[in-house]
Amino acid sequence: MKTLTQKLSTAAASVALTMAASAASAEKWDMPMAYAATNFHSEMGVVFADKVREYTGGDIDITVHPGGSLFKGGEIKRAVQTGQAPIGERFMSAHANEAPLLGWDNLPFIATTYEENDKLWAAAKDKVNAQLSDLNLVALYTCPWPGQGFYFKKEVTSSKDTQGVKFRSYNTATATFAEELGMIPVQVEAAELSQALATGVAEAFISSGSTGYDRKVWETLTHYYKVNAWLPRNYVMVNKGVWEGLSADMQANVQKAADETGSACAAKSSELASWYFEQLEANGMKVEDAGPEFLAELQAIGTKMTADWLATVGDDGQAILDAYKAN
Ligand code: PCA
Repeated sequence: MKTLTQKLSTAAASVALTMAASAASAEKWDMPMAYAATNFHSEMGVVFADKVREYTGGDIDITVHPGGSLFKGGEIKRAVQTGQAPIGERFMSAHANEAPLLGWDNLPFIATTYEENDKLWAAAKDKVNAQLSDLNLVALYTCPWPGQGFYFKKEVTSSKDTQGVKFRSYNTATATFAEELGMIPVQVEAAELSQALATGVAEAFISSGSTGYDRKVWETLTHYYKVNAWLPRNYVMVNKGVWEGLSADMQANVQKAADETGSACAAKSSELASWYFEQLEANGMKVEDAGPEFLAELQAIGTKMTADWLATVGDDGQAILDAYKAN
């Protein structure tokens, strides 16, 4: 008969063997992400990878590649669609040029708080997922950026101050916004933003305090106008074929990790929102609410942009907004 110590060591050996076997058969997933390693979205990507490792017993081993280091931001969706990377993260409304519905979170002044943004996501989710499925993608979790406002290198009180300004846009909607304000849009990834500002390729942009902080934009810019125009989302997507190749159990384990990370990421975003403004101010920037004249112009442009989005997307877009307003 075995002693307790012998039994325990047999058990330990079998656990070790199981772990070795699962490590040998573990799926290794590279996960490209677009934003800085120290940005909360990327940090949450690492939390997600850790949770997936834990909940799948090591069967799926995700390595996060932040800052566009494996694929640049603009290449990540295609890489995941085509299976070059099984999983990745990207700014959802960057895909609105190809699939306008994905601009649901980029409608000015429709959902301007975290709570409203959650409601809007609840209204949009099924249609967004159907659209992503057509693109061979499955969304695992989404996470909002803080509210969007304008960065400039001078005081701006209305569109008379924005004429001819070179404006870094991050999707088609922000390019339209810039044009409506008489600015000249140029699309630049966040990873290349500091350089674009330093070389004069861009001299203004719209974003959250988060990206201004990550890119140390106080080195070139002076003013941030809080507008809270929208809270756009990043999402972690997986290749549909890869996802469908997982057992139901495995899918449930990964989804549990994703649900938990999505909630934690949104909470982190909200917690950091005003801290970012403090950092901009501590580094010499003037952070203030947009003045009434500028704000009224932005709101008028926003109304037009929402109408254009509805005209482009059609019934599905209207259904999202109706469901949002009904709640
Ligand atoms: N930062 C990202 C997207 C939205 C945001 O707040 C960026 O500027 O690229």
